[in-house]
Amino acid sequence: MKRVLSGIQPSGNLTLGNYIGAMKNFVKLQHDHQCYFMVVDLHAITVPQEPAALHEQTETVAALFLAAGIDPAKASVFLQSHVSAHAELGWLMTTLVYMGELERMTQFKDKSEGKESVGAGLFTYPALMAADILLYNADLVPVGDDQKQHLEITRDLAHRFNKRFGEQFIVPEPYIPQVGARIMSLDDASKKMSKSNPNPGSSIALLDEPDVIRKKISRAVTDSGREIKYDPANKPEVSNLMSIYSHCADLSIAEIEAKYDGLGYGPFKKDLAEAVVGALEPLQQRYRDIRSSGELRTILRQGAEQASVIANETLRGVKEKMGFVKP
Ligand code: AQP
Repeated sequence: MKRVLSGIQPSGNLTLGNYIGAMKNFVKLQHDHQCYFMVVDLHAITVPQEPAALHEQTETVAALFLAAGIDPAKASVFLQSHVSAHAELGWLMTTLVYMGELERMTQFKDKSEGKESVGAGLFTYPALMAADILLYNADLVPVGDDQKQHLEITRDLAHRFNKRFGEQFIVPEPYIPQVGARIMSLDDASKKMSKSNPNPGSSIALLDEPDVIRKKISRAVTDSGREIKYDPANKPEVSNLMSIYSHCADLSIAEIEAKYDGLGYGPFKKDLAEAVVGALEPLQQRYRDIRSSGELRTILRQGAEQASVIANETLRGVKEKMGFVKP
């Protein structure tokens, strides 16, 4: 059975972008793949996090994984910091990656832009991400389009290690949705929807109340025309809303274009809001049930135990090949 690994940072309130770009595929892949899904808390601290907020946000993201439909009987769900092999292989990968490769990363450029002091961890982030994936010898990595560049580095590092030290790693492939690989901000379609954007109106959070969702969609920026047409180059705002609609209502882009032919933005936005509310309501109910059940810690502990078996075995192989003395 092919292996799948992916993670999400507890760096804010998860958005529809995270759901459509990544989590929906987590749920899909768990049925016929051996899956490892983790909350990447070690990645989240590459930008400053307030400890109490990090703690709460980490549990929220883990509960949202389950609420979205990940079944702990089918997939291992765990916290990155509970499997220490991530930090250890992360360091080994840091010694293999080149400065020039890291300097090209757009995420580093975006997140460090205009900041006076930037932690070195933000720069070396792709080395830790490579470790995350390679520890499990994952064949597939379900991610949104923004993570493609980091995945390329992972592939390069897998090749580099195998060539220098002997065959160890599978070279992983990205698994990216055809529609919705990059959901854009509601207030600016040139930027991706992001959980750490300080403007709450820029994104729809998975735990937003129905009325908040309605308000955010009614205020979402559109062009001055009225045609519902999928044309990302000339109508990026409407095309983005159509991608969201397509996922939440399970309609193709062509079906949406036909449904709103000649109707204008008003009815489209109204129906879109109800489609999003309808798609998120069951997830929100399951989230509340999971939080009140008290089962989360047990599920995460079991997930970490399962993950550690594979991760420690890989780490042992890597260290042996690199020449470290066995304890
Ligand atoms: N706008 C998006 N459209 C589609 N997919 C997206 N993802 C993120 N934003 C979008 C996918 O969600 C997963 C989680 O990513 P992450 O938490 O590791 O960090 P990120 O990619 O940097 O996502 P955010 O929401 O923008 O987080 P912050 O604001 O903390 O940086 C990934 O698979 C990502 O592709």
